[in-house]
Amino acid sequence: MRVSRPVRVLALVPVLALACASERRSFDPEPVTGEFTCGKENDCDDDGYAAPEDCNDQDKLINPGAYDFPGDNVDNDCDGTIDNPTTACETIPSENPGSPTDFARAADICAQPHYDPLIKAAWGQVKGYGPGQRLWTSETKKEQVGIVTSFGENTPRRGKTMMGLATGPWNARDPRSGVPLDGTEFHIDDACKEIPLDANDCRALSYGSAGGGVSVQDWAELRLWLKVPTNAGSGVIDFSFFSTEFNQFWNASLNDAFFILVSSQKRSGQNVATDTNGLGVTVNSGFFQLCPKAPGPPGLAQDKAAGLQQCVGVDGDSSLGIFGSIRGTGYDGAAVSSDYTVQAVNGNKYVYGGGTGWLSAKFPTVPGEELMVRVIVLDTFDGLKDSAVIVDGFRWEPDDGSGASRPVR
Ligand SMILES: [Ca+2]
Ligand SMILES: [Ca+2]
Ligand SMILES: [Ca+2]
Ligand SMILES: [Ca+2]
Repeated sequence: MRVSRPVRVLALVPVLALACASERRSFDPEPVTGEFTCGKENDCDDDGYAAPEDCNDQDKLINPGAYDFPGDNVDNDCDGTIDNPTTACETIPSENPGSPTDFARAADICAQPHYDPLIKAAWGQVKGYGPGQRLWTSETKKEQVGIVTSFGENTPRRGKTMMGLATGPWNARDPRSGVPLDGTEFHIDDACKEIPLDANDCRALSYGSAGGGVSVQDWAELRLWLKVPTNAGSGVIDFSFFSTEFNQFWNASLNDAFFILVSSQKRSGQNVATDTNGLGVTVNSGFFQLCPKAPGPPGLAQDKAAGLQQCVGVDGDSSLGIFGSIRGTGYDGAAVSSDYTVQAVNGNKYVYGGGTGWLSAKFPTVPGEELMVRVIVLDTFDGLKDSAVIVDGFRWEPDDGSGASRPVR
């Protein structure tokens, strides 16, 4: 899927270009055709803005449509102050849980002095056919989402609030016991086709196989339409994923997942929240590390003990750059067990839940383009055993960075 092509920002005020024309030969190789031909519409650096709105008309990465990257000692956005991006902009919702726009602001997608990158925000849904060609729809429900100042021991990356999405009631005390919000009959035959997910992203749901045949439900999605600043090479957002499928369903198929699907000039709906193998975030992804260290609690099911080898403990490990905690989130087993981590199922003991810690997802952008970002957490196979994610700290960066998500720094 592709969003509309970028719209070029027109110069706001025509300005005589004599000064530009006298300077242009040093930086613009195009031939001069007259005294008013310094760039287009008297826009010397061809960035869509003319002086004086453009405070540096010889640098197309500096103008009122740019993002003021911190730390470069440049007033990139021409508001008269160096290095002052607006990095927090939480709003007070008029009613709970808040509008999609309130959620975008909680995650720090902020209006800048001269423009707002947020075009629109909406709740998402998944729709698809099940057995007998019955059409099913799973919509994001109000009870699945929340704007919070903390989640257990986790606090916002920026500002005072962050957004949360869950495949059951948001902030449930015992998310492993959640009931399917879409009902027990819900079934989409081929969710990968309906979302849509490309084959590689679908592998995260089906534990390695690229085929369809995965049903998803209890869908929670914030959908964002953004206009990229004129100087941004990438967008970045931080997230921390939690799941009660750990560790009973570790090393197994049918995994709840977190995706950030980006549609832009450089991507057509692929996931940008990935592990080092390029797979979406699940209990099987390489970053699922907030969990009890091996060997784990006594009596742990033998075949699942190996799943603790990558765990660094329920509170993360800052020396390893793994920040965050499952303590107090509901994903620590506190509701069911005095040792916080163990639940018995059919006589076998499993660690109750776990998480990834804070990760950064980064995706390349084309300056000035419009793109769509889908932030999704979902249940697979059935609506039992819930998962959740907290998302915060959206920002723009100058370089064209991409690749796997990585621990925050
Ligand atoms: Ca400029
Ligand atoms: Ca500035
Ligand atoms: Ca700057
Ligand atoms: Ca925030």
